Amino acid sequence: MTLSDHLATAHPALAELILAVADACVEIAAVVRRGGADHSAAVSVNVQGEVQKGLDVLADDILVRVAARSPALVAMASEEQDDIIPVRDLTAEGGYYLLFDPLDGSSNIEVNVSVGTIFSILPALGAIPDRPAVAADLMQRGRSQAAAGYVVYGPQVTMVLTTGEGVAGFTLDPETNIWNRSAERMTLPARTSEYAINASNYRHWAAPVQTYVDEVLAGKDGPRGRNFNMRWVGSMVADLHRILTRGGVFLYPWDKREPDRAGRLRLMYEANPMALIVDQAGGQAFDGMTDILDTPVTGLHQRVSVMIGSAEEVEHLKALHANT
Ligand code: P6P
Repeated sequence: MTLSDHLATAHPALAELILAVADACVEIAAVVRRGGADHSAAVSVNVQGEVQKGLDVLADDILVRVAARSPALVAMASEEQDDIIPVRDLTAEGGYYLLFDPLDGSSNIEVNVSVGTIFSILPALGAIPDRPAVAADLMQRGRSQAAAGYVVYGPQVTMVLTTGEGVAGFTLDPETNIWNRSAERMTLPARTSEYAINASNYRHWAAPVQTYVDEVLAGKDGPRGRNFNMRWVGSMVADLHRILTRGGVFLYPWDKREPDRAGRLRLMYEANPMALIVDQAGGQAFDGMTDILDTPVTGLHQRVSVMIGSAEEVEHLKALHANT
């Protein structure tokens, strides 16, 4: 079954937008495959104050150009652009907002580690006919998402997608550029013994996260009663794809180096789409205070603390945070 067939039962305008994003990701995959020093050279600095690699900008350009073909698209927001990108006024049939990180994990480009595209689709509920969209229209909580997905540019190019009725996986056929469904329904094991965190930040974490890591490091002689394994790719999409495939928990928590910053990862186009996918697969996503799907939105590029994956581990992290 192809992606297009899989979307036959979705709202036609939503399906058309998702297929446009999928087309953009085919183009991005081709650019990533070419890689090369010329693309990984720094070319500018984005709204986050981060150095943008050539491929970041190229991927952003591709997504903006191709997604805009979708008649239901009212506006877009990108990690790489300060403001929203109004596309067209709301139509009678309704419309959508598309938010994305065009190339997450781009620091891995020059070392040939998998990178990815993450996207979130929100209903254009706030839009008013004949009034161009404004950023506030897109600042909806994660639970409002109509769809969410990511693409991993790795040994295979894989898309994982939810439209609110479970999570499906697709693999791009490099010969035909067709997305073939490789997993009809992906479910996340509730129990896992594998965690993913950048352990070098230990001294900067809040106590509940330090306690969680102390416990898993103690293994079977400690309070968890079993040994754990650790993985850390340094590319959220690659780590989350492994977790969706075999279970696990991913943490990029708040740390005290920048106490006024909730976390490193962005809510609207990284944490929210991943949280919807994981929730739909039976897992959970927590920001240290609430489920990420309910995290209040205060800004288009706001950051959030992220603890996401197998339900038992996230529940345990919630309990550790509740005891502080
Ligand atoms: P660190 C990539 O830059 C990213 O935003 C995520 O994809 C990834 O999980 C994280 O940062 C890696 O962070 O601190 O290990 O370099």
